[in-house]
Amino acid sequence: MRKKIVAGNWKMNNDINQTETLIDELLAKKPEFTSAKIVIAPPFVNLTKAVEKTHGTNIIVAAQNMHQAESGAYTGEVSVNMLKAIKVNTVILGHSERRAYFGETNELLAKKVDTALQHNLTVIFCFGEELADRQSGNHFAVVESQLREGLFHIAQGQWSSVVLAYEPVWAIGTGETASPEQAQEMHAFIRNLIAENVSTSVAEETSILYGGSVKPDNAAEIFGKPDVDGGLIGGASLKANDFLEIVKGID
Ligand code: G2H
Repeated sequence: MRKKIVAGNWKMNNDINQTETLIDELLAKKPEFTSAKIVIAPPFVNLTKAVEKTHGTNIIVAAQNMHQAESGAYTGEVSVNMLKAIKVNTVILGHSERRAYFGETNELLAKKVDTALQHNLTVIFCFGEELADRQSGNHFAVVESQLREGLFHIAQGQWSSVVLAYEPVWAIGTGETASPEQAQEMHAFIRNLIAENVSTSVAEETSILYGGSVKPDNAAEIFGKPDVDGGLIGGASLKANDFLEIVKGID
């Protein structure tokens, strides 16, 4: 059975006090049972606090990024061992905002993926086409090249530490959501790509999340599609009630 995952990508939101408050609310209100793994990804400076507050709960804390090098003269960056030392064992890589605003290429992401996996982190690997790609019918080709160039080089045994997050750029923070059918179509394409290039069992076992303006009122329908195994949630993860409503959409 594939893992179902609902991950909140807080992006550059919430200071330390807001982090505490939001986690307190999540812990107080989260359902007794959910089949989803719940992940939150606060900014770096709040990770220690988030780990401390979620200790012993079923909420997993992830980082939003990390550097590909082990250490060194990379001013402003954070390494894999720094994350591990504070018990952060999951990292989001390749988010479209990192690609668009910080010049992260597939080639660079391949290195980040390698570093993270070598250190036994779980990688939530993000990718997705831009509006122009979809309008020109290139969306499958773009997604395929992002996966081939950034991820498909890993060893078969490393796939158990990888979660995919398909996030069409035109649906991120725009209020535009891919229809459940568009999400399913792409997720099935991705799963088939893994089956052809890795193995059918890896394809069956890899969780593929959808991201892009997921909200309480559209989550259940999107998550109901057979190849959608959960979501990466941005804006709606900043309010406990909305995020937990979305988590309920999994069950
Ligand atoms: C996509 C998503 C979370 P939002 O970036 O990664 O954000 O739900 O605000 O579109």
